[in-house]
Amino acid sequence: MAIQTIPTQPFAGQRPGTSGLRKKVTVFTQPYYLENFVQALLDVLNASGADGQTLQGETLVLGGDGRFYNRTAVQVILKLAAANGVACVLLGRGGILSTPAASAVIRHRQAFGGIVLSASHNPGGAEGDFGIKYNAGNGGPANEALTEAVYARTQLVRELRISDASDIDIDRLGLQQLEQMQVEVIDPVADYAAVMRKLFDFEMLRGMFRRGFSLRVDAMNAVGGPYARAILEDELGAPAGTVVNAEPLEDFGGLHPDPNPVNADNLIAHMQRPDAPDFGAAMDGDADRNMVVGRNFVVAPSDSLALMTAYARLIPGYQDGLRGVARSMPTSAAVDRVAKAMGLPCFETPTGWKFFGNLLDAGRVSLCGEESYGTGSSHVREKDGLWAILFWLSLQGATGRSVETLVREHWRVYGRNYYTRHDYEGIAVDTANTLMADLRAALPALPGHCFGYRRVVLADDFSYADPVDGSVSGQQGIRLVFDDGARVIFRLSGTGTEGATLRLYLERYEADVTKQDQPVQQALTELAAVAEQVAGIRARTGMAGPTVAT
Ligand code: VG1
Ligand code: CO
Repeated sequence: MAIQTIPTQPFAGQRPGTSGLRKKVTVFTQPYYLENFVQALLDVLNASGADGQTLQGETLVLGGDGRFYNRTAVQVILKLAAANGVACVLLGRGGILSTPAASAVIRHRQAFGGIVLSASHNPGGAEGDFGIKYNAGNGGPANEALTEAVYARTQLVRELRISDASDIDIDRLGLQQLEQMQVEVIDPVADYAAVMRKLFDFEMLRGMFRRGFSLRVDAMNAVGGPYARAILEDELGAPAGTVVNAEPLEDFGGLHPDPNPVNADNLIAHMQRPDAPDFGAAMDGDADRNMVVGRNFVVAPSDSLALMTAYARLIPGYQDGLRGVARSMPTSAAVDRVAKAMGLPCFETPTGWKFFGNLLDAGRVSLCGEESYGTGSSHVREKDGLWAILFWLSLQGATGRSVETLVREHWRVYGRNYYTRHDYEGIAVDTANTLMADLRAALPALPGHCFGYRRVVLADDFSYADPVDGSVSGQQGIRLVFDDGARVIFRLSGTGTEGATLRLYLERYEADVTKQDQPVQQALTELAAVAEQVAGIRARTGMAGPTVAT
């Protein structure tokens, strides 16, 4: 074995997006594409920051969602790490770690940071997507300053330092040696399960299953399967088969592992049957997203966050109350109403979990959520699919109420925020950029303008000043806020790998209980028409409507 220095050339476009660098597998498998990015990351981590810290002698955590190229990439990264001064890598067995589990391991083992291989909800397989992201020592996604530094470094990287040692056995638990570096293959579930045990009343949950409570969790052939099985079936006694599609497959069995009613249609169909289980849930590729479903009743993620906030004290891990809550800007304001009623601070951040990190670290918030089927808390620094499932399970156990009853009761008390997201996928990049630029240019004239009975009270491009470190992130989405609280928001996705995706977010508030039962799309038709009038999406894209509406 020897450490080699290999010349390389920079690749254009290795800029991490909302959640790491995501590209087609065909892009990632080009010679040195992955190597370059990882070398750039290690260079940045080694270029001692203000505190003089480098990777030398440190421990990194490594694992991924098991998609195609995961196993190969793990070996490459180990060899780069060994040649760049890392002392120890904690690797999930088989190269597996869900995103929340990686966060839990980093925190529990006090690692320097971790590398997570995932393109999350994006399709997998040889024709699908691959992704890589770096999480810092707090267990959370690297902040923008770091990802920008890595991107800058990818444009300069000319040399790879890599070991030529043979592959290690990633399926064998325990210690192995790679050059001067130790590789410890760990059980991917253990640290994570320990965190869950501390937060939830496992005895009560066991009792629920003993008394026949029925649950269906669709792991969508992705990484959440082993976690859900170990905790729900093996530990809490849910019947075998509670978790379906539980084996992580390299191509997710052809499923699009995005837990929304469109992609998790099989779960929705099950929950509509006369013999539907009491509770249903699905997770995404890396198990950080969740969709929760009652009998014939889907919970909107924004509502989920609001209910979790309202009921948090029923969960042992939050029985002393919450410090505050945070939601991404496009997420509905349902949680704001609860926070206000409870006297809790409520923060509005840009899209992407990395923006919650500082608030969580500073102890200013305890729960966070995004409209994109993501909820989480201070227990890790990522959103967490199985945690959300356990939370909702506990709410049903503690209150004896069904999912639908819980949500309807919530609407009765707080009102309902009708909410939808329309995705226009695969738009030409130029068309999307022009649309956003034109909207930006139109903003100053909008305040005071009326659309029907609604008057625009705020029209801006959302900019966020982090209350903890003062860093400012601009151009985070164009929002139109109306005098009745309704909102229309436009932004471009930062996770796609093909063309551009325009996301249109629509929200309006309904306090009247007799009007809280409309189909969501119908309830928001008027606002969709306003968005169309302002942005001309159809004329510009030639699309008759969104590709996905959830
Ligand atoms: C999307 C979601 C965002 C989420 C991000 C990563 O980003 O909108 O809320 O944080 O995915 O989630 P974008 O830029 O495409 O809108 V995951 O589960 O894909 O890591
Ligand atoms: Co995800």
